[in-house]
Amino acid sequence: MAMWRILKFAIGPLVLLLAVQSAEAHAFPDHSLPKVGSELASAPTMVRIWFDGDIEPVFSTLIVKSAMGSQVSAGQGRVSASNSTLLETTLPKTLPLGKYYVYWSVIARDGHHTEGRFPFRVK
Ligand SMILES: [Cu+2]
Repeated sequence: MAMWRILKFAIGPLVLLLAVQSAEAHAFPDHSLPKVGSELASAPTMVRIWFDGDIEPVFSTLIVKSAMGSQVSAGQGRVSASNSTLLETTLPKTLPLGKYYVYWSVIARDGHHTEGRFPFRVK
């Protein structure tokens, strides 16, 4: 009886922890700069998205396009060297007024792919 109680308390939380981890291991954006849907008086020079978990540098991309669909950001974007939850890219110094779309695509450490997009506007 005593052994069962010990096992129950030791194993219960462990099983729960594993279940929660596997269900939430996909990476989703936590917050970003510029913020989703934001309207900016001055053009940003970078776009950064912080995720809720580590993402794989080789397969994770961040691309900013104009409303007309032409890419304005540099290359494929990159995972920050100092923060493996931060995806970022640089923008040209003179970004014309208008609406832009940020396209992100990441592979989490569990190998699962997530992607999405959000707009911001420079006015
Ligand atoms: Cu996953």
